[in-house]
Amino acid sequence: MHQEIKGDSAFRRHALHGASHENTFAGALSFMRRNYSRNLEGVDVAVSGIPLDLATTFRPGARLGPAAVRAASVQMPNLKAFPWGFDPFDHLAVIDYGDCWIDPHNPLTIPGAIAGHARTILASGAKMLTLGGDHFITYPLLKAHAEKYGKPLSLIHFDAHCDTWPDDNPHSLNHGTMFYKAVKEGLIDPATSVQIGLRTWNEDFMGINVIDAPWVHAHGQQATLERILDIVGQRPAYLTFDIDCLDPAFAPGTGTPVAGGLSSAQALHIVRGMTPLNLVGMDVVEVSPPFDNSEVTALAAAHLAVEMLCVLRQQKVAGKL
Ligand SMILES: [Mn+2]
Repeated sequence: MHQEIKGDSAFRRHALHGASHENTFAGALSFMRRNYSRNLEGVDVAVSGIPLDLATTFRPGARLGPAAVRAASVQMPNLKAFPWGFDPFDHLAVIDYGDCWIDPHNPLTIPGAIAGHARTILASGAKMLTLGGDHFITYPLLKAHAEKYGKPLSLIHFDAHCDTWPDDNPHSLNHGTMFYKAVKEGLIDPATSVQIGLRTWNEDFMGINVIDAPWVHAHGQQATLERILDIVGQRPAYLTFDIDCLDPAFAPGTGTPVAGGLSSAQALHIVRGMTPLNLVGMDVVEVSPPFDNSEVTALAAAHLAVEMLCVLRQQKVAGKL
C-alpha cells in the first residue's frame, strides 16, 4: 500500500508506486506528480527533461518544453488512465529524474552531455521517457540506447518532417538531420523503421518506411497502427514523437508547424496500440510554449507521454519489461 500523501508528492513522496493526492491547481510540479529523485534503484522508467532549443531551424522555445509538459500533466494523476481503467503507477515504478544539465554557451559539449545523462539512467536498467527539447536530442539518446540495447535499433518516428536531410558535419546541432546521421552510423535499421505523419518533401528517405499524413487520413488510425506493428515486429524499437506530427490545430506550440497533420485522437489511438512492440526508449519533443495557445500543445504531449507509460505498464504486467 502506498502512503497517503496529500499535496507536493513531487518531493514528499518516497514510494515508487501508487497514486498522488493533489490539488490539480497547486503544489510542486513534476511529471505526473512523480517523486523527483536521482535514485534509480528499482525504477522502471525515469522521466527526464532535456531543455535544448539551439538546434531549431525556425522558431525557438523548446527549451521551455519540459516544464510545460510537467505542468500540463497535473489533471491526469488524479484519475485512473483512460480508457485503460488502471493507475499505471500501481505496477510501474516511475520517477521524475529532473532535467539533463546542458551548457547552452558551449554548444559542442551538448551532445556528449545528453548521451552521458542517458547512459547513467540506462546503466541502472531503467527505461527513459524523455521530454524535449528540440528533436536533435533524439540523436545522442539513440547513441546511448544503441550502446545499451545493441545496434541497429528500429525507429518509430512520428513527425511532419523526415529529419533525414543530408548533413555530413559531425558537429552540427541541427534538428532536421539526426536520422540521416543515425542511418549512416548504423544506429537505426531503415528497413524496420517507420515514419508516421510526414507532409514535407525530401528526395531521399534513406530506405525508412514512410506512412505519410495523407495515407493516415485516407486509411485511418487502425490501419496505420497495423502497418507499424508489421514493420517493426519484435525488434528493439525506439519511439520518438515530434509533437508537430499533430496538425497545428492540435499542436500550435511548436517550432516548425505544418498543416495537414494527425489529430491528437488519431495519435493517441496509435500509441495506445503499441503494447505488442519491444520499446526500449521513448521521447516526446518539440513543444514550444511561447507559441502555444491555452497550453493545448503541452497537454497533447503530456497525454501522449502518459499513453506511453500505460503501454509500458501493460508490458510490465505481462512480464515483458
Ligand atoms: Mn518535425
